[in-house]
Amino acid sequence: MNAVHPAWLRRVNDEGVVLTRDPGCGLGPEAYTIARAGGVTTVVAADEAGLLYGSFHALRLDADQPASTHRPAAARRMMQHWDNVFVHPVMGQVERGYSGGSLFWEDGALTGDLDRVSDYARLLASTGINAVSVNNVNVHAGEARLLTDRLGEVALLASRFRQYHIRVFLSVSFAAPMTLGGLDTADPCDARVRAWWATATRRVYDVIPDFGGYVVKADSEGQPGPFAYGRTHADGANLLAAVLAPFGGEVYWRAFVYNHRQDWRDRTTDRARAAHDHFVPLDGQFAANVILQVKHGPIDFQTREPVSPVLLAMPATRLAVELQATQEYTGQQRHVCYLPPMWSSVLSTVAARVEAVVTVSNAGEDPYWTGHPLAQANLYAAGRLAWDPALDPLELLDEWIRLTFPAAAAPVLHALMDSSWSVYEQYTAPLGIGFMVKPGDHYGPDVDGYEYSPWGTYHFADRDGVGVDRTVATGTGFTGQYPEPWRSRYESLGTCPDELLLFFHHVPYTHVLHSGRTVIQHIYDTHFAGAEAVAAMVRRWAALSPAVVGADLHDRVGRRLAEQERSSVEWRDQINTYFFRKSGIADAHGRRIH
Ligand code: GCW
Repeated sequence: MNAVHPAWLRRVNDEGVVLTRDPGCGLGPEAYTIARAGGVTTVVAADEAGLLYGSFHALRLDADQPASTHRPAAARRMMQHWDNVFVHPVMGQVERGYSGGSLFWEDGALTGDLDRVSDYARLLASTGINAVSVNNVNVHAGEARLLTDRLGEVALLASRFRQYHIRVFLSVSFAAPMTLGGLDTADPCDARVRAWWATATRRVYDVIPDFGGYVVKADSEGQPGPFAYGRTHADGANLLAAVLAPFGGEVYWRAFVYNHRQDWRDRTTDRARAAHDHFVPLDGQFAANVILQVKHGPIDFQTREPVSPVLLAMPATRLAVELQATQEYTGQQRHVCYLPPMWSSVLSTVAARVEAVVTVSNAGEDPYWTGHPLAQANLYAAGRLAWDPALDPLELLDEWIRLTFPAAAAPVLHALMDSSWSVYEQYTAPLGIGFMVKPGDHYGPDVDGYEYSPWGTYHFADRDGVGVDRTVATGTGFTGQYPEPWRSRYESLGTCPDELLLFFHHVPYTHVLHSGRTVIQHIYDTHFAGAEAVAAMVRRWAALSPAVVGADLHDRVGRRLAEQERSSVEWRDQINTYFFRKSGIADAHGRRIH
């Protein structure tokens, strides 16, 4: 089971790297010591995994270095795929996928290109990833069968990932005992249900002895779960944990549980509160091999959110933080949006509290892996930050550029990408309010698109002001879910950071930010500035000779930048016009608003 693919060993050996496996070296699992002297790199590790990571590190070295030891901050570093086996009528082959088809599934069948899966495994291992889930958390009828009659296909994928020390996980449906097993219930406390899961799980391990475990989205956006039986999420998770435990498997149980059928008229229900309300009372009740997987923010992967208070509130529960590399709400890989500055700020708060970092992958069968070639940097950095959350996101950007492109392209790429997240934020929904995207595909502006919907994502703009009052004093009480110092910082207008103001407070358009500008003037200024910044990106890229990066890549990026420019102007004009019409307050600089 432990056979690591010899190909990478040969490759690094050819490049002057001496690998030594020394079980007595005192290093823990996956750790390694690396040094380079006189152009020869030496790597020492106790196990093969350490040698694997050390040899990828060797490829990143470009100068002699004294010995240093490296070990992962998070034990589990997982890429999760929202890939469907069958093309879904609405969501397609990959839900929220912007990189072509799936790397694993093709129109109902296993991919015919398993070598590409091996390439992907190598790519992930080079960043430090050690787990992957191969199907969507929304488990439709066909996908559910991966657990039973289509296990052989999962085993084939696992055989490719194993060579790079990556364990395979499956997303499973909580209703599987009914839909696959023919039982009349999926009640986690029913003995027949337990027996069904135990048998199914034993069969999985018969075929895939190093299988990682299950990922579960339960009672969330229509997926089945324990609530139907009056059971808690601890009951549900622990059922699966019990059947996985004998084999060393784990359950990644998602905390993304909220009412997606709420009444927009009801101002007491606050989606931001939901995960904390559901899960914090269960702290201490989860089995030892349950990892509660929490989205990094309380809503849903918006451009700017505070850290989820769940990650600060469950000391007796094993936690994973969930990041989203697929750019569902951040430009869908048509816009350049380098996300690691956001992820680093999340990880700086939660890294010590989580033992797993999970990222929703942005990779697909596209020849550049990620649709937008520059979105590869997000995939790369997600793995590197899971390994070491203290890495500087801009140094990581330069590392990726250096490993990917000729030096002549580096200044242009750096300039295009380093502040691209802030630029995206500037021309889209302002000051942490979120959404304002088109319902359904989530691309492009539609300010009121979700305002009267059941999804719980509102901005409450009227003629006087905008924002969600989530304070304890006068609002939904969400700020009270935070421990100090966050609770007071977010509760008070005097200390709430500008960039999150409208997430926490409803304020008049004339409210003066810490920056000294009014809210309305901030909206106008940032939207003009954001669209201008994109226009500058377009010019910079056009000035780079296609020969430096290759004509095809230059053309691909150029076309996507043109779409980003078009879209940024649309965002600018819709947001500015919307707020001008609501507020009646003119732009201080007299720029054109429609
Ligand atoms: O952001 C939402 C997406 C859904 C996704 C869901 C989730 C897989 O729009 O497509 O479903 O999050 O995270 O479960």
